Amino acid sequence: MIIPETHPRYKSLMARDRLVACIKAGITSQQGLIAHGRGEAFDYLIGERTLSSTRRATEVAAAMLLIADKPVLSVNGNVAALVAKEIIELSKLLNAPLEVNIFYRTEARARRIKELLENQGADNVLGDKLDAEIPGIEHARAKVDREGIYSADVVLAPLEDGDRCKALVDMGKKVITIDLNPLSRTSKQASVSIVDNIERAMKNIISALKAGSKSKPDLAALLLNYDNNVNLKAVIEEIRDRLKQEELNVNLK
Ligand code: PTJ
Repeated sequence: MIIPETHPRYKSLMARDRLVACIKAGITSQQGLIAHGRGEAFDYLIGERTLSSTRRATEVAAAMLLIADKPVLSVNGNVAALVAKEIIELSKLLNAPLEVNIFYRTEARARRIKELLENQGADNVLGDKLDAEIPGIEHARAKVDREGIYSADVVLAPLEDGDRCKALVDMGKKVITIDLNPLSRTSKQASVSIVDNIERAMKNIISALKAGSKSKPDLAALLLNYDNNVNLKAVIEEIRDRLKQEELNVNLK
């Protein structure tokens, strides 16, 4: 079915189509659709826009990536379907490797994600040499590249699971997540949680990096003054205020 650009939910329907196409191509897991549906529900509550508290988290994330010694960007099946182009651009801007790291791991799917990234221009994709293990996780995501996620100081891990996020933080790493659910274990465990749709979040991180006018000490100060729990509270307050407004609108009819 061809979706007209004038359809009020055009963007959202196109994202669904990309995920379905990537499931058919063996890139995204079937469970990825369910995860996306949960994300969509939160995006609806947020109002499908970037909250002001999220803008702050995004700026902090960009600063953290900029001053990292060894940043690594983790890619799963949903990330590959929705923002391959943007995550490749980010990896080039930062001169940081991408690492394919998936929860519902099959070797075939990991290989196809790597191929998709390389076909779109990525030149440093890790993830087939699983020669190190993150302590404290029992599922497939524990296995990583020693030169990649294992030895990174900052990991961007969008649409992550809570266990691995905590395990990475326990290893002393800074973890930046992108997750529309501010209540998820991942959002609560991360060093910086970007509560936003991954498509908007990636564009905003890239813009913040390109704008990058701040000096290193200013970037470091931005990080020092940031508390992820305080920011998550602000996100929840913004959502609550929006729902209150919606409630008033319903009452007026
Ligand atoms: O490719 P794999 O095997 O690594 O699997 C990837 C998924 C996403 C299926 C896997 O990591 C998974 O099951 O994730 P969870 O535990 O369901 O968590 C995904 C989180 O991402 C949820 O909290 C969703 O609300 C959120 N989310 C889903 N879609 C988006 C999103 N956040 C931002 N943007 C989205 N488009």
